[in-house]
Amino acid sequence: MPDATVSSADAPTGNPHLAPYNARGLKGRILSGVQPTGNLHLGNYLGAIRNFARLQDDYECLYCVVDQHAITVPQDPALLASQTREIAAAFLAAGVDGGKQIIFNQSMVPAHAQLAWVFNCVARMGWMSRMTQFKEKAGKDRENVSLGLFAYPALMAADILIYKATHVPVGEDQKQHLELTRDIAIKFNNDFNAPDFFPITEPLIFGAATRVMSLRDGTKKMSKSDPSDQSRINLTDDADAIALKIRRAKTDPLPMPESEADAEKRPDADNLLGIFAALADREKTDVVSEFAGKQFSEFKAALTELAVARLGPVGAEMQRLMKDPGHVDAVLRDGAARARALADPILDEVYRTVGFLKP
Ligand code: AQP
Repeated sequence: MPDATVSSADAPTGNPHLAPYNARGLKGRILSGVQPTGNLHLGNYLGAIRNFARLQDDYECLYCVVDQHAITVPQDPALLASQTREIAAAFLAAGVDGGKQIIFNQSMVPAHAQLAWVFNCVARMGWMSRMTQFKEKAGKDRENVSLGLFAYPALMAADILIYKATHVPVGEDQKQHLELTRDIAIKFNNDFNAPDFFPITEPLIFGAATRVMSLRDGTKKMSKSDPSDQSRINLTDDADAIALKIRRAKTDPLPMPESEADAEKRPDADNLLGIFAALADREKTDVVSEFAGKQFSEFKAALTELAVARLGPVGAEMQRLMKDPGHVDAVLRDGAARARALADPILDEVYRTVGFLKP
């Protein structure tokens, strides 16, 4: 894991929860978010959410349910609310301490959207046009997608920089958006002659499965929006569903790969091996050796047992929390109040820097 480059990320606040991180001997401040777009899956878990809990002893952490990102594509309002609670429940179920760290939903902290407008005016059209996720999501329908879908990476930059976050744990797919965040920070600091105002945020991408692929196609990312439920393991899937999906997961007719180099040429096998290594917290090379030359059926049985053991408790805790929406809402409200206390003074500084008059 990269070491923190601690810069000017301290927000002045009297709230003991929000005391500047470096005064508490921490490595930096983390912001990361997940969209409440349904079907939270193994990729979201291994690429992001599981790491959230693992980082909380070393960093001051803000974990956000990014509901404003979700509406860049149409959402059913009633479903959006319940999915927002579901993501918050997943953070808690994965072990994030909502009392110590900040769990909240984005729309409860207006400073995100306020800073995003400033960043819309800093980011260049050329930069935004190069975002591969926009190209993939818009596809051939570019004229018809929302302006929000195009501008979403500027809001993501605002989510991070409104807290002057130094680190962002994400899956591999978000790397390009993180680079854009850094470009926006550098351009803002230069344009307004405010050296070091925003930190140059580092991605934290680690683990054996930073890009989990679809169970139906090892060349395609596992995704919430994939129409095939068989393509992903949802965090709320029960043991039978997990077993069935792994049994049906696409493989090739050969026995298990003999080496990592062999695995890399076989995307479906490589994906399953990466998932196994990540769930077992082992090196992939180790897992490849253990199953080299064996039948996929044997490997899949072991993978099923492991996945059920690791994901079962998380799914069960999520289901328990979902039955107590009052508790989840209280965590989100409390987190949002603490997040606002951090964000508002930074927005004030931005507004002063840009030249906006105060009310
Ligand atoms: N397949 C993946 N492997 C590893 N990490 C992944 N992440 C997403 N998919 C994978 C990481 O999960 C975090 C939350 O992602 P998100 O909800 O903000 O949106 P996304 O990246 O667009 O995820 P999806 O599942 O593909 O959603 P849809 O289908 O709605 O677009 C991020 O840290 C992401 O890197």
